[in-house]
Amino acid sequence: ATANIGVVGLAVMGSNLARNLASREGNTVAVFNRSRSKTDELLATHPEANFVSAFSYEEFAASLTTPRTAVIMVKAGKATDAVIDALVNVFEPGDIIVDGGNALFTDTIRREKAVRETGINFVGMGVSGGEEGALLGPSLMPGGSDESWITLGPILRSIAAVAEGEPCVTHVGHDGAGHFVKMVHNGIEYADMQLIAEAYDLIRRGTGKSPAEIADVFAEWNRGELESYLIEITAEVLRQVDAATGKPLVDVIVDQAGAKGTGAWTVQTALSLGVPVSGIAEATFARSLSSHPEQRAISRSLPGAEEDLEVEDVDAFIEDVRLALYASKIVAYSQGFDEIRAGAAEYGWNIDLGAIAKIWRGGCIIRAQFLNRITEAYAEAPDLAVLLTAPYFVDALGRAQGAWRRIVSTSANAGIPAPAFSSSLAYYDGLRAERLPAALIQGQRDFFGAHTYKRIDKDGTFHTLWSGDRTEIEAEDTH
Ligand code: NBP
Repeated sequence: ATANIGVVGLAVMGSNLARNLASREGNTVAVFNRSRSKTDELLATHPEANFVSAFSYEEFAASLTTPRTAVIMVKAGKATDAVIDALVNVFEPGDIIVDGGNALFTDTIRREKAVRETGINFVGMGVSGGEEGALLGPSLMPGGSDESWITLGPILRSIAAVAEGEPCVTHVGHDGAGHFVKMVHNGIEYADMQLIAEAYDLIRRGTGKSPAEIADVFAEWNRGELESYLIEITAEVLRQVDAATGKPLVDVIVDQAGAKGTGAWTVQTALSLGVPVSGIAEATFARSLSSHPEQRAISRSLPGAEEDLEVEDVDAFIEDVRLALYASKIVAYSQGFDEIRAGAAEYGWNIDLGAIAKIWRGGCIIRAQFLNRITEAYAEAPDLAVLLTAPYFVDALGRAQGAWRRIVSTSANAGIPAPAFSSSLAYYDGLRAERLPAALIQGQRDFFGAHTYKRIDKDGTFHTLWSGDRTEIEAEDTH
């Protein structure tokens, strides 16, 4: 046995991660794929890499020094279970199996529990950054036991992206914590992308600028507080011209957004936890709406706004859009971190929220300057209940809120959908509200279902005898 680490699954992610591992001093990487062709191809195209190929699970286990450490990079779901079962058969207690696929965190919790019973360690690890990240340095979100982290930590630190001198990896928490955090990362990514898309749409429809001109706007934004990978690539996409037609590429791409499901998981989980991730939800639903051409076709004749969007001061309008985007982005991240906090409480994970913001600064899709502000916020107040109440964000929202309100009302008046901008603003105003109409909802619930209510002026639980003489009685708390 000569390999200190192994990779199972050599499609694009696995082969790039194996190459990344092999490129680090001291690593010999055992590689195995269910069908032989991918292994042969990887070895043929990268003869320079320090690989040991295996063509069966037995050979793979035999090629690894103990304790064995293997990263699985296969299609999430049944394939992952099949590989885990096969590895458990050939591994020994003390060995470490890492699942780097996009697993649902509840699957990871289940798998960790089952594998732990064999004495083998199981680590669910979120990997972000796509193919390029896997090769050059991803953002890594490992869960699993403290014991596994002792062995894995140095290896993962050596292959992760580096942001401001620090590797983008931390031990997120036990069992499914890593995949949970990766899921929320993807949810935030959905919101970020939708907000950028709404900003583009408003600028295009409000100013008549061409995609290439709007690319310049985004490139400019990328030099300020919005600096991020997604803003940067937005400029690149908008500048791209279609070779076949000579039109901007964005005008020939079908306007139906796809999704692989992690945004939906983030929202479903948030619903179960009772966390209002409304910006992420709107972004996810906006993709769904776009992907129903038949519904959109029959809805095209619905009455619209009386007035078109007419912008007098183009520069001022663009600055308003920028501020609306920034404010809504703060909301999306605040909601995402709220979900991580709630998930940690529910599943008993000890997650350092500031450290999560740090490891997202490099390698991953939502990498951004802005994440430093989140780390600072949690450094100052680790138990901060609402991220956007940190002083830096209060100040930023104070600067942005006028523009944010103008943009939301302008888009509504002009009949331009800006679901993520407007729902983020509604969330912000909901949080701020001295009193919410939830009091009325409690009254309605008590009326039709005797669900009871609390009073602002005394302790206890109350019910009004709605179908009787409408006097109030003290009641058992039934909700
Ligand atoms: P795919 O998700 O396309 O999976 C293909 C791999 O799964 C192949 O190696 C295939 O082996 C293997 N596999 C399957 Br399918 N069923 C198997 C089974 N029963 N036993 C053993 N192996 C099996 O690969 P990918 O796009 O490289 O992604 C790998 C993982 O990384 C996924 O979980 C994905 O969600 C995650 N991820 C992807 C990205 C990204 O940007 N693409 C980013 C982050 C995470 P075969 O060659 O024999 O068919």
